Amino acid sequence: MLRLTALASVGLASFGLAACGSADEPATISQTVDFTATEYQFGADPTTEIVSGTTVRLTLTNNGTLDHEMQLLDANGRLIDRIERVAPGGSGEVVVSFEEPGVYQLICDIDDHLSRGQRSSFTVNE
Ligand SMILES: [Cu+2]
Repeated sequence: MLRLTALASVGLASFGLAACGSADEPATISQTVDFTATEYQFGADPTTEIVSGTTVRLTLTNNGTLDHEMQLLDANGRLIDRIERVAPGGSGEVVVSFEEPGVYQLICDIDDHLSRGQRSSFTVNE
């Protein structure tokens, strides 16, 4: 299981987001989190931290030899967003606003990848 470790000092991250921009403006992207896909797993920097109330660009680079995708699910298994099928050597991205703290899941549902164990999870902190 991928674990995006909680670190200290998270209080200020959501403050700046709420303070700026009109309702029509897209939310400020506070960070980019890079994931990799291979057969049959996801990888990421284990020191990455995501805090609730922030908008994050998620990228997926396919370092494998088969197509992969990355579906983002909430703790109840509901699909939040996804990076569509990426060919070997390719990459994709999606921008997600994490409103709620909690555990989020990543799965690849192409062919039998999920049953082969291509899933992971990470925690969004308060
Ligand atoms: Cu896959």
